[in-house]
Amino acid sequence: MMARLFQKILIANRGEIALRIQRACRELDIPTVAVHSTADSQAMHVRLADESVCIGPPSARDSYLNVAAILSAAAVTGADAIHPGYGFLSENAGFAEMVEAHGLTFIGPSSAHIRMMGDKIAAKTAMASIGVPLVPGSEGALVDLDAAREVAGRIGYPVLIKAAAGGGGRGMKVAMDASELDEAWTVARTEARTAFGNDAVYLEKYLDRPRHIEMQVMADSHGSVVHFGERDCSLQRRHQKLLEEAGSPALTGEERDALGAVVCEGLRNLGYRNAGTLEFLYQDGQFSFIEMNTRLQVEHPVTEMVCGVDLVREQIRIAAGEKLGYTQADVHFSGHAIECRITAEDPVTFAPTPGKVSVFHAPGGLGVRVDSALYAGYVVPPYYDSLVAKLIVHAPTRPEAIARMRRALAEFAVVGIKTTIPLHQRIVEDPEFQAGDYTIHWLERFVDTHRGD
Ligand code: MV4
Repeated sequence: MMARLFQKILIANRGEIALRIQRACRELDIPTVAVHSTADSQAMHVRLADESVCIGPPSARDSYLNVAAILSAAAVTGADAIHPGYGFLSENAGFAEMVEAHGLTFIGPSSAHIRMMGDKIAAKTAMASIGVPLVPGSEGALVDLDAAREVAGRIGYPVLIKAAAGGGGRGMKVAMDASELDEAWTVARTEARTAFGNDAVYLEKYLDRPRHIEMQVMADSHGSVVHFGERDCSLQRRHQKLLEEAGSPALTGEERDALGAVVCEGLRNLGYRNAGTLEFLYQDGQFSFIEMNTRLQVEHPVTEMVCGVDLVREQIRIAAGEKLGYTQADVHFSGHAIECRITAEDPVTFAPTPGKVSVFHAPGGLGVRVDSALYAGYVVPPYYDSLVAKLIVHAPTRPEAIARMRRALAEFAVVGIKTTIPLHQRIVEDPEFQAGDYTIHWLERFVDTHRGD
């Protein structure tokens, strides 16, 4: 038997992603520690862990975001590494620093890179320096309204003013023409100051009908960087993704290879380590970098299915100092994968629907994967994210993947709470979706026109 990469890994998360990380640990023969709030004592991630520690009351602020409680849990259980999952503390540079200061390994990038990419202006500056294409806009932060006017006049309206500390759709204001810039500037600055305590803002040309395409990368601590291709995450509503695909129906293999090569070479020069995702807007055949995520993402399974790679296993190996052990030429893309995010929400109004699940039957069969922490009898608590299952399908072609998703959705039984399964069923039946013909605005209109159903 090989020596263990870590003696014990504490998973600072809950729900399906905690299970996902436990599964990778188990295959690597590494024991796991679950942490949980008092609301989660009956949760599946607690039942499946080797050990568990209660870290506080239901409120995430007092439990899953409670750094002192999580570090204490690691100390008392003898964990030597922490995997943060996504959300919660996963992109908190201070947390990564604290983990390392306590002699533990943070399974992710360096705190310096987390901090850099958390500042959207610093992230863009770094990407520009390595030759990654950006949206036309201001170089760095805007010093005043006159500077905003100058840049907007040069690149042309409409423009967006974005907060440096924003991201994920928070802190953006559009100005359709010069008459709207004054108010966009003032509102963006004020909101940035109150929401983030940082009023630095920057300006970009507003792209009116882009797709959201992101590139998955993995870098070891020995200078090797590979990409695992792109995901198309355009199907979102209010910045919540509903359905993701790998690869993008809009991209050729040549476009993917070209962008991937630039990204990998650049991240090697930045000394980036572990998993990362670069977000791009794609319009008129052009990629424009907007943000980088320094964590494992919710939608990572579609990439795993088309590449045949276990991204969490790779994260753990890299954090332990191992080499990737393969090059870009060894990464192959096979078939098409689609993920439907199933949430405990009303499929028409999107009101949250916490409560008791009486029946849970997950679909199965060839090319079907379900990542979920649900079980019959479980009570979905009202305190956290409403994601309750990810249904992922893989098939040789996109039409076959859609047919498989349609079949799997029909098999899926969640009784007791309303879920978004019926909405996903309508999406996969839609001719425009089937044609791959959509932008980031498609789903909002789709949801509106199906309100009367
Ligand atoms: C943009 C944009 C159009 N033009 N930037 C929203 C989330 C944040 N990550 C960046 N966002 C956008 N930035 C320029 N220059 C449109 C959006 C946007 C968006 C981007 C990705 C996925 C969904 C979106 C929904 C609305 C707006």
